[in-house]
Amino acid sequence: MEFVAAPARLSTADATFEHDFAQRLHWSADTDAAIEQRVADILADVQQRGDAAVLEYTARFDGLQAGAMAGLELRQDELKAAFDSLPAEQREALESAARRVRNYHEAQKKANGESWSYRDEDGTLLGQKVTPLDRVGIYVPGGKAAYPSSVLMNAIPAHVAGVQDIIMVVPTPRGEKNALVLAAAYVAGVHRAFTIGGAQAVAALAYGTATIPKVDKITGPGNAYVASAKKRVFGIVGIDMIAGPSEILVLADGSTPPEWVAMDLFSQAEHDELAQSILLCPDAAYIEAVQREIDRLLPEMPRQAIIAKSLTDRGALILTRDMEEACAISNRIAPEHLEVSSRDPHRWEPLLRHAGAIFLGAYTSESLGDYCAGPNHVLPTSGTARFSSPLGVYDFQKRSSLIEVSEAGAQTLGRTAAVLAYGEGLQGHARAAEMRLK
Ligand code: HSO
Ligand code: ZN
Repeated sequence: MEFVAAPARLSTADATFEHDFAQRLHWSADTDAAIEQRVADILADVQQRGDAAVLEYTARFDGLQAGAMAGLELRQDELKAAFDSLPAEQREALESAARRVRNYHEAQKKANGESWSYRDEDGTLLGQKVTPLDRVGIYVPGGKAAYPSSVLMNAIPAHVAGVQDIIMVVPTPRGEKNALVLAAAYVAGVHRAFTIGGAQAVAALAYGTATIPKVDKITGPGNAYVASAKKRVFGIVGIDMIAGPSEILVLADGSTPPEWVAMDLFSQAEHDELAQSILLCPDAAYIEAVQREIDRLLPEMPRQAIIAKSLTDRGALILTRDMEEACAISNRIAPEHLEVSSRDPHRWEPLLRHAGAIFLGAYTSESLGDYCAGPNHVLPTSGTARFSSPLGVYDFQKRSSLIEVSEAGAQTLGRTAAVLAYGEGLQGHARAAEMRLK
């Protein structure tokens, strides 16, 4: 079977550009009513029947039988055994990636994850106290999207935040365990793990069962059932985000070898037929060169069918008038991953405002960020980088305001509060403030 990867060719100089551009970006995340109904039923059932319901769904959907939930728990010695079973090269890679991800998130915690306070002129203390969540659930997809790297990216920031109880769930069809996923859980310091998945696992974490403790927040990607379940339990527990397909946008000035850029476009396209890879470049000859590399390299790729479909259906090579215009278009797209493949990336970086992660310079392939550079690879997709941020230590923390009013402060604040309280018709409030006036 011959596959062809034919990304759309767009040029900002064309009269039809706005129309073609809008069509390329359009992506329907429509929810499927049938899925919604099934998820609602599963959630209600798990809420009522707990472990028994989870066991039944796991047997039915994953072909995994167990007499009791305890039979679906992966014990710590099993996680460690999985780690020990790996070739040295994989053990070292996991540990080295984990170390870098941990260092990065430690720095993040220092920079914006600490408590703070100050005293005003009356000696009143005001501040904010930062505390970790008590218990979080991490959803790890099974099957073709079982990524050990995602275990690290979810569990390590939770650990760095100080979460004491990190519970991982991973669907494990027919009981076939993924040693790398288990080993990653061991390296990342996951506290408990269960071989369950789907809406039933989300429900178990959100409501708690006799065996599975109720968590405070659920993070991690999953299929349509998992996404729907996360949306439904939001409010009972926190959730991180609802991730869409991966995206990469390469902003190129034509100075990077075109084969590097072609492979970077492949690197996200190979995740999913719905993934989106886009090149923005002011040099028409360079765009041709990238397309030639795409054609040359595609047959070598084991996932060429997925890459070809993703690039043809959702990919684009866009000719811009100049780099400034390329930056402006990139901001409109607000991509998950943005590579600035330029000899002068710092010239363009100040113009780039919306992106989940920005990769500067020709040597910074997005794939390094996926595994081991240090920053998190759980990033806002589908344009949500306009208003949201990478998964981080802050997602596993919460903040409490701290107020300690001094005697002097009670006098000045008391008068202001009483006036406003009477204005709202709330006498109890006013008098509580006034009682403390001298
Ligand atoms: N690029 C993916 C993360 C990933 N890549 C995992 C490889 N493994 C979403 O940002
Ligand atoms: Zn990736």
